[in-house]
Amino acid sequence: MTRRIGHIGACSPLIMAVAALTGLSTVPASAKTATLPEIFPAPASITLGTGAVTLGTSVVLIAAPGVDPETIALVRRILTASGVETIATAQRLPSVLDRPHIILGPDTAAVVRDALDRSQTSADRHAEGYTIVSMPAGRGGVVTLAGHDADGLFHAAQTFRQIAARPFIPALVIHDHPAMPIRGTIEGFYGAPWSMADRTKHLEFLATVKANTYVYSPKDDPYARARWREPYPAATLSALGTLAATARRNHVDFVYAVSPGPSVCFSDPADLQALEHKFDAIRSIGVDSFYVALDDIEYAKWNCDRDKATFGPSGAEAAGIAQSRLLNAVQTQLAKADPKARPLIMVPTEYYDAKETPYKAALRKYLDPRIVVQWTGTDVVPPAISVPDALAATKAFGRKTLLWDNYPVNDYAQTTGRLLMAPYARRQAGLSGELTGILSNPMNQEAPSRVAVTGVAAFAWNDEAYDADRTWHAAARELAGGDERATRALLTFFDTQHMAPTFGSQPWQEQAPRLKATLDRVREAIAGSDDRARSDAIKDLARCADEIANAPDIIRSGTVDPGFAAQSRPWLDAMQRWGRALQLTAAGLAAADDGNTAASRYFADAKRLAAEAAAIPSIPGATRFDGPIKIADGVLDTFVTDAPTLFALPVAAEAAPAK
Ligand code: 14T
Repeated sequence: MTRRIGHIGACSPLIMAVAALTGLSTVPASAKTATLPEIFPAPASITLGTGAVTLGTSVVLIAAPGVDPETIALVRRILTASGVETIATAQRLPSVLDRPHIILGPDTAAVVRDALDRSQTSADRHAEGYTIVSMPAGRGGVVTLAGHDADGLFHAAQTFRQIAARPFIPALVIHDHPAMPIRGTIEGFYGAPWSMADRTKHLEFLATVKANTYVYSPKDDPYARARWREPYPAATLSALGTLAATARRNHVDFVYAVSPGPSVCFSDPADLQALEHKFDAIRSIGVDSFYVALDDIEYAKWNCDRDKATFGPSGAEAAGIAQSRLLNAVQTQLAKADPKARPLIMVPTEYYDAKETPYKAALRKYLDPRIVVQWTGTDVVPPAISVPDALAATKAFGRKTLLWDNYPVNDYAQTTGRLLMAPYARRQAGLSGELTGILSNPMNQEAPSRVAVTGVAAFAWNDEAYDADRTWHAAARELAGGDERATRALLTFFDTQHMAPTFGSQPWQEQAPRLKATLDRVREAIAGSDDRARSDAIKDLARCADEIANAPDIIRSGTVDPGFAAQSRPWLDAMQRWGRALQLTAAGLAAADDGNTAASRYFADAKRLAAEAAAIPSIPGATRFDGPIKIADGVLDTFVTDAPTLFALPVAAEAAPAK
């Protein structure tokens, strides 16, 4: 049962496959066909049964005693969004079902155990784990969401959101739990920090991808780094408290990081006290997880004479000893202030490799084993991360590490003018055996960052079943509010921002692979001797150019998250112009193919538009570093430049050079 989507998707030969994989087909599934739903992150196990439960307009909700009000509220919102108009409540299952019943609770609650027993299903008993069973019965059926803990039940509700978005819920059993205990983001970049509104939206987003951690560590918050000893202004402190409450409601651990490295005196009791004061103030607004960042500092010289007297001459090994001593004292103090507090997290000064060094040996030997250590891979921005890489880090740091993944961060010189919108890839399945988790360092732009972070969260939840491309498509669909046309427009845009640089000259993700494949085909057809193939390829090119030129308006005015369009504004403006330049280029090639003398004029106009497009600047101060916006650079610009050279251009008789 396939239907041609027509000519949309001309820049992407894969678009039919995308539509099939993501349920984007314009043909609704038959009301009788139950199919396996796609769920992101991929569950540990999911099995289809027979039949389906249709929610209809009236259901009964049975919440076991003690279920978090936010989880109940979420399930109610999901039901309402699925078209349910009446939600009655009850304490237990009746013997005869007259409508769908939704059961919600811990796997230890009698009503939940009873429902699981009836379907002969065991409960997933891992931390943050949950079980979902949907079973048609009578004139309705039962959908049971069983959490192993409160976080697990909340994750169950997030999965339920994806299942309930369909016209009916197939009979199924899901057992699910995360592969890595720590999953989320660290706002750890240089340049304009996110706004409190950005952070609020981000925390709500993290919940939807089952991430559980957000670290507050913007490099440009003066009260967290340059002036770390000074207290926050009351208004900022209170805004951070509001944020922490939002995190709690979303089952996200809000972690506050301080970066004392540039000025700290490790051996001075006054500085230990200053750190504790900092954390006490933050604890008073409802934060109970803490972090000390020691990256990007000079560790080969002391900040005070006292450290020289205490630890001897400065150097990497002495720095490792001094840092361990201070952080161990902080860890002891944290556990005393709050015995249930999560362990301190730190990023060391040597975070960018797993090579054995005197500094790492000191951390391994002296740093309290409870303290969680971050590292970024084999480089600050590595080309890939393998299980052996992580094993080397475990050995070097003396514990399993928490990966600080510098993707999609765009604060370094090589990212000037770019958004990083490629799928999250080149992380080896099996890393969950060697990492305690992954935190992504995102872009200065919050909403565009969600594409990569969706991948990070999905990989950290289930690295073995992770599929980079399908997760990428799902992230686009989510940003597009489920709209098919907007999803395609976003994917076209992402292709123009596909390149991911490293700190070196070799990028780890190539630029615009889809567009390049299309343009390569056009070049090959023009170079060939098949007239029909040549004119067909030029027509395909025109459709591809239309797709690029039209995508920005679709993204700006449709169902796409408005924050995404606002934060991507200069990229969308530049993409529209580049699309027009390519439209004119296609017109020039078509004219040249016809022997039409208008070709040169088209090419000249294309050149002018391309120059305009290439001159569009970033929003001053919004990104570190500012510079011209780049769109499919090295692919699109090259083609527009080369196009006039592909044909021996016809010249009008009167314009022929005089002999
Ligand atoms: F601590 C780290 F894990 C880390 O990555 N630190 C910074 C981070 O704040 C920044 O966002 C990221 C990407 O630019 O890289 C680190 O910052 C650097 C590292 C360098 F080697 C900045 C400049 C460098 F030359």
